[in-house]
Amino acid sequence: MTRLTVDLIEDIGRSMEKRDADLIQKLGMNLRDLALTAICYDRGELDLNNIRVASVPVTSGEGVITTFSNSVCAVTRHLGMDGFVTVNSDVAGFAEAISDGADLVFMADDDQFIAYNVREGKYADNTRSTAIGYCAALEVALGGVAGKDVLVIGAGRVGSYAIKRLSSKGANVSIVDVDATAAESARKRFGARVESCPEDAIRNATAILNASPAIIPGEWIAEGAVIAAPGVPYGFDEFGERNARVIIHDPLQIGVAIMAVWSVSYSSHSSPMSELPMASVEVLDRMR
Ligand code: PYL
Repeated sequence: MTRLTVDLIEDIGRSMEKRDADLIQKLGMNLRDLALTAICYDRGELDLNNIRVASVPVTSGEGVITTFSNSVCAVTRHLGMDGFVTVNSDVAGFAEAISDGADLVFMADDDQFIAYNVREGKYADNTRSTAIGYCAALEVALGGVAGKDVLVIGAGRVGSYAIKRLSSKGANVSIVDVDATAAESARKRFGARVESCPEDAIRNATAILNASPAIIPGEWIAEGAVIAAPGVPYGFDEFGERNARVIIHDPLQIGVAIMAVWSVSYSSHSSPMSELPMASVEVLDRMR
């Protein structure tokens, strides 16, 4: 997973309305509705107001990313929830969040980023949330993925979960990854096809989910291609943007929005150490 940098996220706090306008123009829905669509909820089904959200800076590993916790709060406030950054970091910050009545606590170290639902003892993680958020964006942009060819670039954690999600929705998924082992593992687990030549695969793709940090040459992008791009950093140049019908990308917002709604829905993790599917049976059924 690529570590975010300040330059990628520093303007999130003041650009949420612009983000919505972009999504409405490309998908016909705003971030809040995309997040609810991703977890198969109707607009009125989840009350996001009066949910108190804390974001706790975590200093482990490479340490705090300036504006990261504030960016998380900007997204949750934009959804209609509360959002505050704790004064303390790490365990003291978590204790502060609980003491200050947080319903949800967002925390990220270098490896894991979760939204912990204090009331339910459940959590939603960024990897799966990002994957289903961008799969939902692709599905909306395509008008459904069943029976359609979709190329997933990058079989890492987000890419693998996206392959699983897209396959479960009936898409014909093919994979490219510079790491042949990762691609082969995804093929074995999800039955997707591995493409041996990334350039040919991308040139022939009409629907792409780019979950890699790779820079994709614009001339490889087919005219009218639909692209959902959770990969960080953003991998497309203006030539690729001109060729594509639509490219959906942001460094953090979509993933955080799905974490927020998923962790308050009836579907998030049943236990902190659960290896069960992210969603409960109830939402898994909805997702089919
Ligand atoms: C969650 C993001 C999405 C892409 N890469 C992931 C990343 O950058 N993870 C590291 C997050 C570190 C946050 C730091 C803080 O400011 O609390 N521990």
